[in-house]
Amino acid sequence: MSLLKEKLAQQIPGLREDIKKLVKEHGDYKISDVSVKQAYGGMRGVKGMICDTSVVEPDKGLIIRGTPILEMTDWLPEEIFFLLLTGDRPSAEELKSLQEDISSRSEVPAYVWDVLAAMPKDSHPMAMLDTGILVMQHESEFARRYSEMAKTEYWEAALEDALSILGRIPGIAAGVYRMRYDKGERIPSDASLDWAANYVHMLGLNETEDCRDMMRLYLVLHSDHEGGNVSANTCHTVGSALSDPYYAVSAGLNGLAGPLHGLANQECLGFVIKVTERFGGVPTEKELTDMCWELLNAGQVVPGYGHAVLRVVDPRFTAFNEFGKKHCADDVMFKTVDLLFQVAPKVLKEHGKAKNPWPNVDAGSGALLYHYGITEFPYYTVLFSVSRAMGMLSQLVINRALGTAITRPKSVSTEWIKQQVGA
Ligand code: HAX
Repeated sequence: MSLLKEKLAQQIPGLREDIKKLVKEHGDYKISDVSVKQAYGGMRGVKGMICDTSVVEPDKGLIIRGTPILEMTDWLPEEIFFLLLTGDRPSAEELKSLQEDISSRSEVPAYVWDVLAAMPKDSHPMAMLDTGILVMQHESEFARRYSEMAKTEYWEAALEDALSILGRIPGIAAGVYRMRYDKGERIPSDASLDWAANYVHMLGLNETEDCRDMMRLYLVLHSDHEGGNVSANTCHTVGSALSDPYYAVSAGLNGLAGPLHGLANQECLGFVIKVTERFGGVPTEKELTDMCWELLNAGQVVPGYGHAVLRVVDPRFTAFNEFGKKHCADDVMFKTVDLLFQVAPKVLKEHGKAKNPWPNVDAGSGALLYHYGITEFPYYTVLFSVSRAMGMLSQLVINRALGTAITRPKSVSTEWIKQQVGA
């Protein structure tokens, strides 16, 4: 048994007892009310589900298992995955065991490439990634063992699938990149490298320590963002029907592919490139301000700005910004992103609609990716997905361990609302 599995096997019975007691003794305690505005407004702020891997505080940002994200910017992504699942940073021995387990699963089956090769040439890289994951569903341990295993064993099969998906996802993502953008042959996985460095290697980027550090940071920062965001919530809901992790994660990633969610990083760099092309380099503050107003006046959003929960500068943006200042302060894209950070909040405040005028994670990541050679920005959400798979998968494993019920909120009709309020 791997050390991660051993640790979870020790923790899970206690967690189950704890929750059983909590629900038995305090099951009727109210944690939320729902207003008409919230029912029509994407359930914003309604507390109606549990996520123990991380929380997002409006005034602090992402906190994973009690540790603010800015305190973990020098961790490896594998350490974050272990932390998400168990609540602890792995020891050196636990980390090595997890890395060996994940890398032993890195071989991507040949049929995945056949299916991806058959897709239209202009398929979005996210459609390719999600297809690549879904097509492996027939290998699911969870699905294979479902009819014979006890409910208390669900988490073990889910963990098995989670590790296999994590083992393969960088290889699939890198293969999508090389295939979609005619980069030549796929590059085989190198088991001597950590998860992020191996991804850099398979993408075919310049394998400098700087570039690896950027990828490690990227994969750490995007790993999880509590349970209610579109991708996590979708994955949770699909998984709650006991659809296996291949179904659930690919469903979640389909949500991440939306421009209001993970695709915002593509949109954001697209905007930055448009700006630099129009002005032949870094614009002046006035020029950029005018371009932001152009977007807003056309009824569009400033991508990378605003957030459903956060009300401060996203600490993940801060981490990227600090990395950029250290490693590529003179880069035109980075300088423009940095200038947008000076300009966009002022414009959004004046515009007066967005509840949060500050940058989110998607505003900061693109310039660094571009600097390190990933200039094909429609690919950016795929990088996000490789990282976010860690959060979705750890939430899934925990939910199967705790026997979380199938999701089934009650919907009501507009007629019913009208009757209630006397309209
Ligand atoms: N530019 C222009 N208008 C914005 C805005 C922005 N960046 N952010 C919010 N608004 C507008 C909303 O569109 C909304 O307008 P309407 O009343 O006309 O519908 C109004 O301000 C109130 O919205 P809000 O309550 O502040 O924000 P929401 O919780 O409804 O939405 C979003 C949060 C992130 C979707 C929103 O801020 C947005 O569209 N931002 C730009 C896209 C983006 O950066 N998305 C990535 C978010 C992070 C993420 O999930 N990454 O995966």
